[in-house]
Amino acid sequence: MVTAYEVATFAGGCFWGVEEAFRTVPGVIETAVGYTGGSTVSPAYRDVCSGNTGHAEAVRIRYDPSTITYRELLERFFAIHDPTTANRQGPDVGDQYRPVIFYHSEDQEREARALIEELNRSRRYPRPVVTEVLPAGPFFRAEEYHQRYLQRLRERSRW
Ligand code: MHO
Repeated sequence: MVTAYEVATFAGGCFWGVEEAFRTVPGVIETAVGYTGGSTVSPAYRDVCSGNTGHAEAVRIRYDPSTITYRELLERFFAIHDPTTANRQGPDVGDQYRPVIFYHSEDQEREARALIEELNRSRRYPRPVVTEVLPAGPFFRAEEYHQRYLQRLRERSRW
């Protein structure tokens, strides 16, 4: 059987941690960190850090929908970010750390909005969910140094 892989994009603060949280999930075929949602082309990390590009640090995920559903990816995303802070994640403050679900289809948009509504209704968080739901646009792959950063950090410290 041939299954077509699908793509999901999430911004949830520093992309090192978001990538690491998805990389080894069964059904996730490939991950890449990069910049998206802003106005400049091929930004460098230092540009994005300046907060002036409009880009968010994000992770693009290629996944096999016969193994993991988009809904399950969304649930994982909400388990690993704080959806109640618009301009920060943990210690990282700035526009580039804003949480966003960048959808690639109408189905993804609908599922994202439905989950957010459920979360708000259930009062799971003390404040309303501010994670944005936006159409996916150009995604600029980050410098190789940032790809699988935490995995490589761990490997380097092993001996
Ligand atoms: N707190 C981290 C964030 C890095 S992440 C790639 C740092 O300042 O290095 O934005």
